[in-house]
Amino acid sequence: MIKIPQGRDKTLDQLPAVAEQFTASGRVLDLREYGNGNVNDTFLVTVAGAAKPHFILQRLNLRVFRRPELVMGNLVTVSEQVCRRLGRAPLGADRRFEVPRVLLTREGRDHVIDPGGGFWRAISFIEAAETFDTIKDAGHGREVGYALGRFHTLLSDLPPDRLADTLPGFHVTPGYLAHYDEVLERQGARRAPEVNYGLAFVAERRALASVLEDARAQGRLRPRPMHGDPKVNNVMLDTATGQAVSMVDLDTVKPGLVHYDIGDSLRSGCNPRGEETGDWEAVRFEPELCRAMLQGYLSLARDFLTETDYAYLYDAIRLLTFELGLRFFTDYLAGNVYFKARHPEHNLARALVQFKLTERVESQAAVIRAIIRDLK
Ligand code: GN1
Ligand code: MG
Repeated sequence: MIKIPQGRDKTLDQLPAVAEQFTASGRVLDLREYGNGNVNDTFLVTVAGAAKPHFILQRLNLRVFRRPELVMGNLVTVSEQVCRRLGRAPLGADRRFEVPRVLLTREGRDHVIDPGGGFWRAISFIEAAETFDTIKDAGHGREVGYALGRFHTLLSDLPPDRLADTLPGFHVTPGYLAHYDEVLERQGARRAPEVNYGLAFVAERRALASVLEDARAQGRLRPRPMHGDPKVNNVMLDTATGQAVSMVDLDTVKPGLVHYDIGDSLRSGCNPRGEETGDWEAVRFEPELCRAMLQGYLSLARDFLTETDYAYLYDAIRLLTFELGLRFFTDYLAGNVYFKARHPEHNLARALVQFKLTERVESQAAVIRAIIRDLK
């Protein structure tokens, strides 16, 4: 008998039955929570007697992904594109790279709806690989950068309009700011010192919010396929060699700016304490990790970045860090309706980490710009 993880959550009662539908034999040996996503619920399933012993089962958060069928369509488009490109130009014997594939049920469907309306889908598991929440050293940083560069390169000839817009407004910072204003108006201000710090922090940076959207509107930056959520723990590294072998969590793949990805990847990777640290005042942005990650990224992406693209890289790092802080802060003020929170102040704590990180980016602007210039 399979033990259901998180026994208190009644909505997970269907989990074993759902998992079985994605197996040929129906024999699920083990089911366990996997990773620590802030939006979907993710499980690792172990199957008896199958050629592939594991797969990933996920319940999509339908408050965030309102058109799950479009998410599934994008997943198929991306994995087919990656297979086609790697089939045409294999990476060579010393590298593997793959992305998760959509798995079907015994009836040939790409998802299962449980009696409570939950939307479940399965994807392949990348074997013999692991993820980390933070970057250990420069070598790891280069591999994380390489993974994003590889991902962008593999999608570089996919017309962005082949991907559905599954999350309208995702990474459009002025939209998050407008939402923040609405929430504040509804909730009124609060008095805790951390909240006041956040309010002042946002107030001082309102003008920054539109830097990438303005460039996009002026035609200086153009939409391309993007990952959308390239944080450190979405890069899988080979357990034996430490080489990056996959970018996972493809639900946010859609047309966007590669700057969103580059900024998000660096804000995640250059924060050695990680985004969940409780010690927000000690958060720092590590320029040497920034150099390593960009080296890895540019070893592949140098060719498709334009002069103008380079000109906005620093802004992207600063903006995406600020944006995530703003998103967490707004969600805290709104009562934790978007990001899963383990306690009522969790999203406030996460926001403070990103705000502090933004300050560290700003105070090291000259150093970061010099690194970008060196590596160009
Ligand atoms: C969310 O669910 P997860 O952890 O993969 C969020 C990202 C944030 C990230 C911060 C769809 O990703 O944008 O950067 O949390 N995903 C969505 O940890 O909003
Ligand atoms: Mg994600």
